[in-house]
Amino acid sequence: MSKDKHVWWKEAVVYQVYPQSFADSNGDGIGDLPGLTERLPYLAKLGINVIWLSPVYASPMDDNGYDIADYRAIQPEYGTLEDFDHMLARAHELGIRIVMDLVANHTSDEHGWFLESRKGKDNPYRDFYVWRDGKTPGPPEDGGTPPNNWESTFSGSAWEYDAATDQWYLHCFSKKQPDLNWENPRVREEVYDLMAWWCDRGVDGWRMDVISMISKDQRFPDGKPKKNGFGEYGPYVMNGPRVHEFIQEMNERVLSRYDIMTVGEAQGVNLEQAKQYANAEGTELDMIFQFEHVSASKTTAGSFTGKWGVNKPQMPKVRALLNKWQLGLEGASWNSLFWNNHDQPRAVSRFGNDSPEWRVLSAKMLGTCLHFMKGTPYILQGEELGMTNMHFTSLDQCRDVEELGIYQQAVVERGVVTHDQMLAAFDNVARDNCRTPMQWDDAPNAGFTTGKPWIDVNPNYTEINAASQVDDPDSVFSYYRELIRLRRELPIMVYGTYVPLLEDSSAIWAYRRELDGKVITVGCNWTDTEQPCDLWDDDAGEVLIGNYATHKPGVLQPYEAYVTLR
Ligand code: TEU
Ligand code: CA
Repeated sequence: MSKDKHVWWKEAVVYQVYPQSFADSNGDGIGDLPGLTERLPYLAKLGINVIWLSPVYASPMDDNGYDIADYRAIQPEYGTLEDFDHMLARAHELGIRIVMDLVANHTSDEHGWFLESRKGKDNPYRDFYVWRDGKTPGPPEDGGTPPNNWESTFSGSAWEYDAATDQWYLHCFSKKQPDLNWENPRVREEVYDLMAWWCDRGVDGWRMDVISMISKDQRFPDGKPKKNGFGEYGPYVMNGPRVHEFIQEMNERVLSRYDIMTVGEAQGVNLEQAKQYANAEGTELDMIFQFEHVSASKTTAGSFTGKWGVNKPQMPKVRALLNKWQLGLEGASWNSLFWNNHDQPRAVSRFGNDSPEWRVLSAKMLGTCLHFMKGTPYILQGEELGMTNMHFTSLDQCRDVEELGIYQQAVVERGVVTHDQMLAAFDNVARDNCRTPMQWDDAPNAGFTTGKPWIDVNPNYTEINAASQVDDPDSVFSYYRELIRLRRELPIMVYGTYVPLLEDSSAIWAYRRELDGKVITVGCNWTDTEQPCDLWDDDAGEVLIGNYATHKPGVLQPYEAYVTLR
C-alpha cells in the first residue's frame, strides 16, 4: 500500500486554458468566456477533470491579465460575471472543476489601491506597495538612482521613479505590475477576502502566481551583478523570510475552509523547500510547480545570458532532474507534472521533434513519459493536438511584454545581440510560442475567430487542428484521451511508487511504477533512431498503451513509447 492519502486532485488531470487564445465567440479576435463555455464539451470528451484558467479579471493587459486592476470583475473583452457563473455551472455539470489564477504578488498600476498609494506618503494605501527612497535622490534624468540594482524579469530596473513623492516603487515584473507589500496585514486581509469571495462563488481552487516571491528581504540589498550592470533579485525575493508564515496564514484563513486544490508557482525552489510548501500535513499548499527541468537548457554561452541563451535540452539532464523530484518527494509531498505552460515554448518543439515526420510520434511519446510519472499532470491547451512553436519571422508578430523588453534592451539599447540572433532565441523560448490561438479546424484563423486574431495563428493549423483529430483513433488527441482514461482506471498510475530504470542510457527514458505487487513498465525513446532495449525480455505482461501499431521485441523504434502492466 502506498502511504499517500487518496484525494481527488491527485487523481485529476488539469488542462490549462489561456483565455485570450482559446475561443472567440464574438469575432473581436480575443478569446472569451462564452467561447470557452461553448468548447467545454470538447474538454469533457478529452476527459480532463480540472481547468486552470489563466487570469480573467479586469486588467489593462500589459502582461495579458497577470496585471489585475480589479479582482472582483471580469475583463470586459472576456465577458461578464454572469458569463463566468454560467461557464462555471456548465463545467460543473460536465464534471470539470475550475481553478483560478491568483496573482497577488503584484497588481496592475491601474488597481485602485495603487492609484491611491502613489498619491502621497500619508495615503492610507501607501504601505500596500513597496516604496523606497533612491540611493541618490531626484529623478533619474537628474542623476537620481534607484534603491538598489535589481533588474526586473522583463528587463530594466525593478524600481520605477515617482516624481510626486521622490520615491521609487518595486516591480519585479513590468513597471505596470507594482509588487504588493505582504508585510502589511491589511494587504493580506484583502487577498484572503477576495479568495473567499471566489470560493464562495464556487471555484475549485487556485494556481498561485509567483507565490514563492511574496516575502521580500526587507533590507533590499544590491544583488549579484549581471553583465548588463543590473543585479539579481532572486535570493532576496524567492523563498523569502516570511513566505511560509504568510501561506500558513492564508491556509488557515481561507484554503482549509474549502474542498479545493492549490498549486503554487514556485520559482527557485529546491526539494527541501518544496516539501515545506506542499507538506503532507496540508498546512500550506497541495503542490507546487518547480522549474528545474524546463530551465535545464539555459546556457551562459553567447553574448547575453539568462533565459535567452538556450541549447536544445539534453534528455539525460531533464531526466536526472525529474528523477530527483520523483524520488525526493515520495511520501512527503506531491509533484505537479508539466512540459509546458503559457510561459514556456511548446513541448513537442522543445523536447520532441516538430518536423512533419516525427511530430505525432514524439508528441505521444512525451505525453506518455509525463503522464505515467507520479504527480498531477497539466496539459497546456493545444498540447493534446501536438501544437508546435510559432517560428516567428518578424518582431511585428511578437506581443509579449517580456519579448519586447529584452529586444529593446539587448538589440536596440545595448547592441549586444543582432536582430537575427534575438529572433532565433525567440524561436526557442519566447512565451508567444504557446500563446498563438487554439487550432480548432481548418477554417480561416483555425476556427478561433471570425475576426482578426490578437496574435497570428500558427500557419500549420490546416494540418494540425482539433476537428481532424477528435474522431481519428491514431491522433495525438485520441492518445491523450487514452492516457487520461488509463489514469481514471488504474490507481497504480496515481499512487504507485516511481523507480528509475536505465539511468545510463542517453536515448531511453525508462521507469517502473509499483503498487501492491503490480508493476507498470514505461520505456520512451527520445531519439529519431531505433534503440536496443531489453526492458521487456522477461515477463512483459499486458500492453497498456504505445504509439506504434507494432512493438518490435528487443528495441524501441524512433520516438517509441511503450507501456506494460504485470
Ligand atoms: O510567471 C513568473 C515567472 O517568473 C516566469 O515563469 C516568467 O514568466 C518567465 O520566467 C519569464 O521568462 C508568472 C506568470 O506565469 C507569467 O505569465 C507572468 O508574466 C508573471 O508571473 C508575472 O505575473
Ligand atoms: Ca471575443
